[in-house]
Amino acid sequence: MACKGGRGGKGNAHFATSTHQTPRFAQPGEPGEERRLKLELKLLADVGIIGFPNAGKSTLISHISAAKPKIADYPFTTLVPNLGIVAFGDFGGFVVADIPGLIEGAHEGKGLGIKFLKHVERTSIFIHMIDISPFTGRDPREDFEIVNKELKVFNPELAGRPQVVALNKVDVTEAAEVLPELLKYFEKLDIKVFPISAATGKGLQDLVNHVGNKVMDARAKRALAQSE
Ligand SMILES: Nc1nc2c(ncn2[C@@H]2O[C@H](COP(=O)(O)OP(=O)(O)OP(=O)(O)O)[C@@H](O)[C@H]2O)c(=O)[nH]1
Ligand SMILES: [Mg+2]
Repeated sequence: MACKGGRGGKGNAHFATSTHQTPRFAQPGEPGEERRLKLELKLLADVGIIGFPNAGKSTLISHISAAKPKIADYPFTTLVPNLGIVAFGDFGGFVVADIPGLIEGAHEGKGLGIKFLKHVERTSIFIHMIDISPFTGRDPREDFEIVNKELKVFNPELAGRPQVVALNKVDVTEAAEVLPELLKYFEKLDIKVFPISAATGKGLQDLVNHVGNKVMDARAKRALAQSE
């Protein structure tokens, strides 16, 4: 209980009986306690989807869960985090959070800034989503580094969190062409990569299986640590 109510204050409904159904009187009440509280909402998700605006994060969550976020061809479509539950294994599955896109300078408040990152502080793994179509006009490798740099400045521990990379929009012809060199790049960094098309569903099952298994491992480890 945050605040105790005042004594008394029963309303007229309280005094109704079968023979006196609409009593006109009510009991005055004493004032209750008052307090000013600031509440901070943190969503609890197992998996965070991070990446540049327009990378396809909301499209992904809409395909792997029942979440119905707004999807559109412009940056910063997602203004607040969306949660979705992904069916996986025998125990109900895991929770994924789609958060608003990050851009260079997010830690200085650019774009929507980093204010949503606190929601992913407790996730056990990130899906780092990268748009590899030529329409971005950017280098996918640079996008990857920029987002990681922003994470690091916000909270170095977040930057060390396990990540898998989802190279999105492989359905676009030019994207498929640059795929081999990108796969090599991430292999060198020893980062697990999934070429996907969030729009057509290609590659999503492999991604979900991998991430789901990681979440289950992390849960088992936490349970073990708690029981010790
Ligand atoms: N061709 C292609 N387009 C895609 C794919 N995934 C997403 N898109 C398109 O990319 C645009 C952005 O998708 P969103 O899912 O809204 O992207 P987001 O990462 O949630 O963007 P923000 O909320 O702005 O950060 C939309 O027009 C999608 O239809 C894909 O696999 N292939
Ligand atoms: Mg979005």
